[in-house]
Amino acid sequence: MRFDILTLFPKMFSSPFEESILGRAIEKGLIQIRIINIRDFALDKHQVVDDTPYGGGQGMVMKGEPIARSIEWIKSEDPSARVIYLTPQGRPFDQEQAQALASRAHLIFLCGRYEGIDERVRDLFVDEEISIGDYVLTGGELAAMVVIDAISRLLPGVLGSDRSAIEDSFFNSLLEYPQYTRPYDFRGSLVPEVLLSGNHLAISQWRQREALKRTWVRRPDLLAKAPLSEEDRRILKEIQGDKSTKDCDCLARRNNEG
Ligand code: 4HQ
Repeated sequence: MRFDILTLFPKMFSSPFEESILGRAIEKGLIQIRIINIRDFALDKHQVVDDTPYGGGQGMVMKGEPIARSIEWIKSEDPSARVIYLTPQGRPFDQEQAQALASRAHLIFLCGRYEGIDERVRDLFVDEEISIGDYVLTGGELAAMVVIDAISRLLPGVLGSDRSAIEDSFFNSLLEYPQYTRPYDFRGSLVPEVLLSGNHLAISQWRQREALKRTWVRRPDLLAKAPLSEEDRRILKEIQGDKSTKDCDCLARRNNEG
């Protein structure tokens, strides 16, 4: 999988892609990331990449020509590359979209700064617009990193080999069950007994119940999309009927008090 990133701030991308899992994925040749400075495609002597907005108003707008030329340069070697612009006006990014993008061979991420890019670049060159959430960043760079990270971990070989099967199917549609590691007694708080029982069936049943409970308490909206079994629905009814459910989730309690 090839990722090209068009940015005015190439240095922002150095360490996030050098560390840990993504760094190893690059070393193994599973992903290739190219950082391209849009400024290198400016035509004038001073390599100007922004200008004031027509109609007035605050801030600066990224000029069309340097962006257009950088995209055309990439497309001249691969016309099939897909151009993604990061913006709060885009489609809200989710796991389903990460999976869809993971099946493509070559993505170009266009990172805007200032008040954004000239609208005509969007019309002529952008295939898809993605938002990573309803808040305003200083630029599209961090958003591009988020999207690339979410896509990369889905590619074969990037995580452990047995992870991919777990990734698809319904495991994605619920929140994760709680995790514990040693010591057994952490400041007086103990690990649930079932996890020490060695009873694999009981453990997986407990985890599924905790995932359902946590999803119901924190993100009930996710349950509408989740492919639940008959057994899941039975457990969910039990959880929903239990008055103590909302108290058992420590963080949900803290969030609601705030
Ligand atoms: N920006 N999701 C403004 C974002 C953003 C987001 C990127 C800030 C584009 C011009 N991008 N620039 N949220 O806030 O993707």
